[in-house]
Amino acid sequence: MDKKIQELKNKAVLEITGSFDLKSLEDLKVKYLGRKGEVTQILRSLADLSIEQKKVIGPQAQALRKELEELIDKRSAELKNKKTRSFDVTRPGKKIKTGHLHPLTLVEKEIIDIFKSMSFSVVDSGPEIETEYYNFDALNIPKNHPAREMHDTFWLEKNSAKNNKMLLRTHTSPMQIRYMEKHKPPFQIIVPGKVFRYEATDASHEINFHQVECLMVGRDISLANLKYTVEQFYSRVFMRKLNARLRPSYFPFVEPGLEIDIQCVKCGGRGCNICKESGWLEVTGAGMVHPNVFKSAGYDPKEYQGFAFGAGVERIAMLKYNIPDIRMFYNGDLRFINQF
Ligand code: FA5
Repeated sequence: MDKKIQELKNKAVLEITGSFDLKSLEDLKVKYLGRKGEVTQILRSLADLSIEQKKVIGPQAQALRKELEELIDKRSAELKNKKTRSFDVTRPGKKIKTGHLHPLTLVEKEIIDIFKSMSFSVVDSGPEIETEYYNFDALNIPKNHPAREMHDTFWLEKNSAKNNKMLLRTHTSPMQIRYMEKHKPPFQIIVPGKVFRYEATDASHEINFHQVECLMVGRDISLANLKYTVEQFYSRVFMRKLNARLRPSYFPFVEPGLEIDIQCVKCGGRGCNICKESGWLEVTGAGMVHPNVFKSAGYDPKEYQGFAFGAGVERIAMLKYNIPDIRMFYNGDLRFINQF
């Protein structure tokens, strides 16, 4: 193609496709195709050319005029269409639906933040597929110990050694041993994690749920540290001052073993439907770390003391948001999830 026509074409196409309103498009039409337009001028000048030049330039100039006419019509339609679709910038925007965190994740994050603010370290949750040794033996629950029946266990056949079977961990307490094997006291940690129990579900029991294990070990740790930590933690989660009450209980990995109650989060202890008029809510199993557990981890039990407790995250979330049935967390009903 003739160099001059090619350059003209490039320039015109660029300007026409870049025009932003009908007025500037009309100006371009005049500029290129009007009576004195640049393409029209070329067509007019054909008269002065030789026959050979006319044969070459003539069809190219005609083709360019046609092409630009079509391009202008197309751009004009686009701009008109844009005009009718113009929007009112003062109208409120459409709400964009975004995802959000699951209520259990939100509560777990809050629990973590509270413990962090109390100078606890947050330890990685560890393996959910655990060995019999860490889940039971090392926690002072030897084979055939009746306490194993308290934990209805999903046993795994695959990869199980004869004397150390694999299972889905029934609590986060195995992480006590795993952590102590690698670290020396003093320390104060929490381990949030998923656990599994082979039991029938109801409004307060799931087969998989979450716990937060809390462990503090040092040279002068006592029940007073445990009581203070529990009271601080629950008061902050439920945003009101709550006292704790310690009752004797039994877990093989602690001595003494305790159930801890806190004052009712709804009535503060006066008595209501949530606490069944008792004023107290049972919130966590706890106790002072058993000497045999320290021995499993390679510590000298005469040198160190520690406390531990394991709280259910779902149960905390249920109390916090007044959720009547634990199964609501897992059935995927968006009418529930979207309230958070
Ligand atoms: C334990 O699992 C102990 N490892 C806790 C512990 C840790 C005691 C350290 C002493 C020292 P327990 O089985 O009670 O204890 O469970 C602890 C919490 O998990 C319960 O208080 C409850 O909040 C929650 N929980 C237990 N079973 C279920 C279940 N099926 N569904 C939902 N939450 C559960």
